[in-house]
Amino acid sequence: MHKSIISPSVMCFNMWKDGERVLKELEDIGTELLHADVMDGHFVNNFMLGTDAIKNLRKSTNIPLDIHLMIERPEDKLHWFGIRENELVSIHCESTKHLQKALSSVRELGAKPMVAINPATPISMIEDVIPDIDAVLVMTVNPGFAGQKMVPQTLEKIRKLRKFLDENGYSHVRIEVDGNVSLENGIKMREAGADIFVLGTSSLFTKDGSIKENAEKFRKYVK
Ligand code: S6P
Ligand code: MG
Repeated sequence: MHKSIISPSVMCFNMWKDGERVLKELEDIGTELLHADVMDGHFVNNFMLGTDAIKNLRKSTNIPLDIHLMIERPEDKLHWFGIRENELVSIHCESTKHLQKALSSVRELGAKPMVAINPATPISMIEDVIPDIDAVLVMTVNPGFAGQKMVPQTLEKIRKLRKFLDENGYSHVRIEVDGNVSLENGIKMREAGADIFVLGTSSLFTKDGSIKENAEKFRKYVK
């Protein structure tokens, strides 16, 4: 079983007002990854983090980026982002007709390719690209917005995926979960086989505690 790691979501705090303080707090707690959502208003009904925002984020922190591309034809746009070697980049299988090409291009740029799947997409859709990836990003909400409720059947999908990976020689492939990763859901997702947890408004950025307190609690119960 892979070590459990966290990836706080940049769209869940006010980068302009609190960015410097929050990034420092995330560095202080040893955040392993920083989840950066990119949305183009086509693949999802929202806009988020353009290419300059991603580049500025890199200048503002040393935490490796976990870039979640929710854009159409990602294979044509990858080079816009200045992708670096230690970064994770996820491509939605629903966003392109050329999924294998897009994932190989991420690898060619030296980064770690991940394939992302929406709640309605079955695991069978990604079986043929598993040799090309380092992780699968299982969306546990429909992509586009923070603050949604987990789609319950995604828990079973995580379980099936972990089993499939382990039984077919892909134990090294990680499973990332994104959407309503609360402490309660995180425990269930971990038990089902997830190991990278995108933390947003459901856990890390709440009024109930500081980032440090919330992260400590999450790490204590989801390990
Ligand atoms: C949603 C996006 C996510 C959100 C995250 C928010 O489309 O991909 O990364 O930022 O899910 O977390 P929460 O806890 O508000 O659902
Ligand atoms: Mg995301």
